[in-house]
Amino acid sequence: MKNKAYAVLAALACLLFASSAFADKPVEWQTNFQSAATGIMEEITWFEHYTLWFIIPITLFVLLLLIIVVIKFRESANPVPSKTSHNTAIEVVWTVGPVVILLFLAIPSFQLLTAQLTPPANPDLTLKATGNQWYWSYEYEVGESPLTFDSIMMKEEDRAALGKEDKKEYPRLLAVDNEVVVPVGKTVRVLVTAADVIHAFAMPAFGVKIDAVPGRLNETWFKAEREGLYYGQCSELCGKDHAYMPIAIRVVSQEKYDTWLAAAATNVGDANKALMASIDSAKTVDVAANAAQ
Ligand SMILES: [Cu+2]
Repeated sequence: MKNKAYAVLAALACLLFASSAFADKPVEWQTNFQSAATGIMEEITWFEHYTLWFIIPITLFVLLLLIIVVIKFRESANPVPSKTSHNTAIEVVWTVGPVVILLFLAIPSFQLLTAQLTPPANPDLTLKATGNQWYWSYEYEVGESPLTFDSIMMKEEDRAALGKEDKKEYPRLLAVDNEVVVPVGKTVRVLVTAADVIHAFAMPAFGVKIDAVPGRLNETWFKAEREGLYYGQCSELCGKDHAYMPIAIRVVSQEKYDTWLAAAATNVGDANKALMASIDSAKTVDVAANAAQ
């Protein structure tokens, strides 16, 4: 009984600690997920906390058993060891117990996996992301001719030219020249592939991580619920500059997206600058990013 109470306390402490460190950009010694910007990521965060309710009590229970065995059955206290080799009741318990626990973990886990990999039937926007050594290129399936552009990690010397002096909003190694721009609250289908070697498209705040494989089209989706600027990284070791091919997604209102899309058809760089100016004036920028994988 006492052990159970301690387990619950420990799990509770863990949950409190976990939720206090949420931030929209990386913080020193961050150990938790970034705050969720999609329903899927909310479910992932819930599932991570849920599994702790199993992991922590089991760990404490095993530790307690070890302590009992060490003390009770030490040589001085127990000079003649028992020669018991079978106990049917114990064998049934330690087989059925873990099976039941694994079912409690497997069922929500598979439900979540299915939700992640089953895009809603009618996406509002289809975006193709192609991994290249070492940058991402994007293609928007819109209008007569698709919009395409490359998204390359911003070099420090280009900050001023790109108007990205704010290091909190545009962190070193995460900021790019051209962000992906998507409307808030809309379902975005993402088709992911690669042009050379295997990469992986990952956006932690969206709960998205999927391999980019040459000759193969993987499909995922997200529906961002908050406007902001989100950062992710290539998450499959793909060569010497693997660490330098970040992913940046800017979530904006439908109106801002429409304006951007119209302008991007002629010049992506100018469209981005106009978008940044309209956002800066509204002061709604919310930066999210993750640490290197
Ligand atoms: Cu990579």
